[in-house]
Amino acid sequence: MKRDTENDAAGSGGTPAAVTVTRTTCPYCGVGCGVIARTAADGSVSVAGDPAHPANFGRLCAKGSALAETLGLDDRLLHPVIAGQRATWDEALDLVAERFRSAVAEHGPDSVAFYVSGQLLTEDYYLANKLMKGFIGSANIDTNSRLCMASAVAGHKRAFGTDTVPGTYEDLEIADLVVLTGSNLAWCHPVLHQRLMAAKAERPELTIVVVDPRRTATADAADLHLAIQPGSDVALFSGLLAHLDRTGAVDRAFVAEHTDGFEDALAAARAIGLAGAVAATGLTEREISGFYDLFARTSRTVTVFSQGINQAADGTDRVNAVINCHLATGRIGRPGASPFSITGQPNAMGGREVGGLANQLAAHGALDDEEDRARVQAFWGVSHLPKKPGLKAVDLFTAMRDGRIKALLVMATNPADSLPDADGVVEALKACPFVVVADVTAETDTAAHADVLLPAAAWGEKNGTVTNSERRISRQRAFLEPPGEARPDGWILSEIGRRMGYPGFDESSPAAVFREHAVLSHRLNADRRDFDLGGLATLSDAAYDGLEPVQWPVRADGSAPGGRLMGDGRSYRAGGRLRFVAPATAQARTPSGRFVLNTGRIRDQWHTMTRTSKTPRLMGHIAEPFCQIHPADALSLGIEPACLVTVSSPYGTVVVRAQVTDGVLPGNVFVPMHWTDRLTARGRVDSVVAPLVDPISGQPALKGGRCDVARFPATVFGFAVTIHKPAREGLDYFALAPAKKGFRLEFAAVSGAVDAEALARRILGMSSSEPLIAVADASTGSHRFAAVSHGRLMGAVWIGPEPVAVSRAFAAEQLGVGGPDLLLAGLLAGRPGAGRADGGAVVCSCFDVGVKTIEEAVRAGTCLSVDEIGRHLKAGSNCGSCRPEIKRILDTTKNCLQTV
Ligand SMILES: Nc1nc2c(c(=O)[nH]1)N[C@H]1C(S)=C(S)[C@@H](COP(=O)(O)OP(=O)(O)OC[C@H]3O[C@@H](n4cnc5c(=O)[nH]c(N)nc54)[C@H](O)[C@@H]3O)O[C@H]1N2
Ligand SMILES: Nc1nc2c(c(=O)[nH]1)N[C@H]1C(S)=C(S)[C@@H](COP(=O)(O)OP(=O)(O)OC[C@H]3O[C@@H](n4cnc5c(=O)[nH]c(N)nc54)[C@H](O)[C@@H]3O)O[C@H]1N2
Ligand code: SF4
Ligand SMILES: [Mo]
Repeated sequence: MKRDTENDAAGSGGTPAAVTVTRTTCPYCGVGCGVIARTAADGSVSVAGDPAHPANFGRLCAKGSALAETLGLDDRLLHPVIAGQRATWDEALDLVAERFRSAVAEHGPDSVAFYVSGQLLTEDYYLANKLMKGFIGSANIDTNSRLCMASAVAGHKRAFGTDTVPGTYEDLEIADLVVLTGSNLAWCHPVLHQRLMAAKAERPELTIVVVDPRRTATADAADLHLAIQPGSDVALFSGLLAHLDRTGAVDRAFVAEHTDGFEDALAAARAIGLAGAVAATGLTEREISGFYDLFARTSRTVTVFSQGINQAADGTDRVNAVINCHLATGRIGRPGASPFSITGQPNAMGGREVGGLANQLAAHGALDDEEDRARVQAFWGVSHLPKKPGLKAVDLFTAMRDGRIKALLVMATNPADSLPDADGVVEALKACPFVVVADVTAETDTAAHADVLLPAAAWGEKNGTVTNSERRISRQRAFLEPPGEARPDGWILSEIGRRMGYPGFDESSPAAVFREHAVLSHRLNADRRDFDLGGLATLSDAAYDGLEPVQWPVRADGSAPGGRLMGDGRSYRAGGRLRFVAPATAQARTPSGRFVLNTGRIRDQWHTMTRTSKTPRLMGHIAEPFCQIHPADALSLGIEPACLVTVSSPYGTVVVRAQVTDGVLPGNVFVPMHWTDRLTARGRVDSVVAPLVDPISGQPALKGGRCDVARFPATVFGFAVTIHKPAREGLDYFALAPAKKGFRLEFAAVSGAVDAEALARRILGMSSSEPLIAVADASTGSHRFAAVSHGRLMGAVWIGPEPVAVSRAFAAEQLGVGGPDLLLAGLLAGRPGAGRADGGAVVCSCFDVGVKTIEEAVRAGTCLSVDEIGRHLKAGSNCGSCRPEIKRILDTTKNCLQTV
């Protein structure tokens, strides 16, 4: 039993309160950290890292640590909705079953589709795939993993014959060289990054190289940062392969015994060579040679790759260019030596295991493999498994726009924000006659276009398993009752299956579904692939309940599970050989636009922010969408720091804040993927991204597209803090974020003359007769307003012709404050008065420590290292996600001190 009760001596009033302790798994990234959730008798929840979990050994990052703050119900979808009206589950499910059934009857099975997610639990995912491929008889089920892992999957299959991640997390710790390419590990897989940094602290000779066009927090923490031109990875790693060959670093015996295709790959690599790598990457010959020599001489090398590799029109070739270098040196599946595709979502791997992609079957089976099809058909008792792949995500939404999809179920993903050509996706949703969205959040940009909304149970409310990046299966366990009428995704899918009249959906308990999945994996793969859970096929319900994290394969013969794979050079491909792949020479067409548009993640937000934006702590780090642009480009376009810019393409436009920094290369901009129509006026960056895909994997090029950038002609800028949700109508730009006791709002407008007071009142929701303190500064044309009710601050607004200088953190803290603690004068001045600390933008979200506090401590000489800052200010001493940023602040401040 993984649920225990303990007595909490710290319970209120000294009386011990019963606390339920549940061991579960973090629902965010693919590191898959173990979490201990403690639920007190009053229902309050706290979370901590699980010291016994082999992914994190007790650590959690900022997002994981803040999980308990995201469990609030204010924005939850709590009951089914049909056409905007509350409905019963029976009504909603009958309607869904009927509409899917009639579409299939009228237009055939390929007229319906599921679009699901790497955030589903394995059991739920298994049911979705079984329902669509096994019973509806179409392969039109694709998932957001198409945007995420498809190139890695395709690259693995080309090289290994199977979708196998050969290494384990420990390899990063025991390697002598870790190359991170297209991975911002410090922000996106923070706990794994901490494990890496801890290993480096113990063994400083462990060298870390980051290959990324952008100087990220990960690059800051590395020994060497190769700021390559975007899109030059194939050239970089091809040049490396040629270098390995030239310098005798190739493991000839391994290549001869275990691989095919070396000569072709080498010929292609030689054609590129060092000169080609220099030309493509924009690095100097010396920089590249230094890296190549390091790689050549370090046998314990791990190359970690993520979205900077996968999300490209040549993503699969990039994956194979990396793997080629590991095959050539025999560095695969050996201690401290492997290529390592690191997965993004908590269950990206589980989704691959159940075959959630439109070109997969189930249990790593292939749709076009007769033997696989026969075995799965026999197992499910069906006769008409689709023979051809279904529509991949981008094609699926194109087909929908063309009217070819008559009914769609979207589950646990938000395509109106996360797919390229996102405005086109909205058009597709509008064009689809019947859209069902199962989500935990009532209002999302996708849910806005649903005919039926189904309330899903959220993290902490349902049971199942997830698989992390190192093939480790962990239990997610419920510790809360689903609120309202929310039900688990697996239950929803089984009900739809049942109501469509299909057998095979009667037993929907997670344990039973898991057993079924394990049996199938064994039947399909015992003799053919490494994905085999035969040893878990007969787990009792109780054993499933208590399942400890376990790496696959888990064979039925009782052999030790998991571990490294392919270290012996054997693959499951016919003939048992691994394969080199020469990259295709054809280049994808490049759309026009002056800048390369790079997109990706920030430290404290998760994707479309439906959960992480609920906590002021996580919003305190970066509260607004931004565009990083190089100073030279900014100068040439008249873009000053903190002004607003448009980033546009023929597909769409966003308006975001300019962040002028030499952390991006000239000609490149970076915009985060997170902001949506829920929180911004025009912040959905995927509305700008072209729907170009890798021809092999179908993964869209979400990075490396083109765009233009221009100054946004705002004439009015402002900032507001409000107790009640501020009105945003009529604002040409806004970014809304929660604050501890209300909201904060950045805004701007493009209009000639503006009545500042009327605007402030509109934002605050106040009539013209309600009292409002107003201060105007004629010399700067700026205005400040404060609304005080019953002695407490209800809101404040700053408006001016330039971006307004206000200490955001300080202003937000004053909300709801009354009496002598309300610093009204300081507030109207935009900063605390003398003697009052202004922490500045939050760096450490765990302890709420701002940049100014850190700078001050460095200047005062009290803290001269990251550890000292941790000891004195606590910053960086809990989850550690902010340590690279603290180091940068420390270095910059120290430099300033030295130069004055
Ligand atoms: N905080 C946070 N963590 C997350 C997530 C989140 O939303 N927020 N999401 C999770 C998910 S689903 C995923 S998939 C992972 C993604 O994790 P990552 O892949 O690490 O994250 P990204 O920011 O998408 O992109 C990584 C880097 O690729 C770089 N890049 C862009 N173009 C190129 C190129 O041509 N070559 C190379 N070598 N690099 C390039 C970008 O500059 C960026 O720094 O993160 C997971 N973790
Ligand atoms: N430009 C650009 N675009 C990108 C990327 C990029 O780097 N750049 N990255 C891509 C990648 S790698 C990914 S993974 C995608 C992610 O993109 P999405 O999957 O669209 O993003 P999320 O915000 O994670 O969406 C999850 C949805 O499921 C809901 N949800 C949460 N828990 C549950 C649950 O238990 N059940 C159900 N039914 N719903 C739930 C949430 O409220 C939310 O609406 O974005 C992709 N898009
Ligand atoms: S690294 Fe952070 S987000 Fe990822 S699983 Fe661990 S705690 Fe969750
Ligand atoms: Mo992802």
